Amino acid sequence: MKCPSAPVSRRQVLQSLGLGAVVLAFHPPQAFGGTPPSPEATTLQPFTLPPLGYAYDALAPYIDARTMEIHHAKHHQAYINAANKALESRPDLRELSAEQIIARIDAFEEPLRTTLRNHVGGHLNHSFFWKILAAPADYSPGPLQAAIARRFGSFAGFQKEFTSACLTRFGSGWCWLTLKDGELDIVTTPNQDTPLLERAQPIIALDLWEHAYYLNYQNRRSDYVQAFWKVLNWNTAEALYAAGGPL
Ligand code: MN3
Repeated sequence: MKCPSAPVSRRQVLQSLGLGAVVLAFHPPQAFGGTPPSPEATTLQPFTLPPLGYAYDALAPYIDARTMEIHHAKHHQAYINAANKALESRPDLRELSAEQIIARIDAFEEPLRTTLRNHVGGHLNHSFFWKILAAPADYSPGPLQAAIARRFGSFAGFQKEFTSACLTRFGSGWCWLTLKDGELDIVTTPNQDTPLLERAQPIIALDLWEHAYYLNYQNRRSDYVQAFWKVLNWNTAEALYAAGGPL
């Protein structure tokens, strides 16, 4: 990433990374009475599929092109379609972004609440996931890596704990490195639940649904988790931490 010559705001940095909406959703204005967060166009209704930002085969052989294409164009699109359909008959909710819907999820009645939790959650989670992946690249450890070492004893300790969390999440879900109140944590969520539901900021995410790895790895989730370290975009993770972490 190009080094700015003048100080830039946290918001500018995040927007330059296409992460503004995801992070700003962590700090919603009080009861949405103030200035609303600035979502990305793809998280405004009707929701649309964000571009990956890289080719489907960019992560091969760690994540194969066919898996990426189906995951992005079919699975992610399906969450978007279901969320849009659920909201079709609710013009009163038309102005809410995906981030705002998740932030106020408890206010919705069932069965709409569960539908939005699953499908708007799926849209936000996958939008985040594409940004935290990248073709293997040079990376210089930064403050996030130092904070990880402090929190988990060492980087190897962090990897071990993250991997263990991935392998013990039963069924479908996600594994996250999150930041909340200045503290890094490894958490898993079921289904398409997002840490934003708990007001925690995602820093790293790994999709643990079988659709994310089954074509290449079949039942070998541990091999998929090992491969993840090769395609994790540490520059994005560092930027998220720098923006949302303690200074
Ligand atoms: Mn998925």
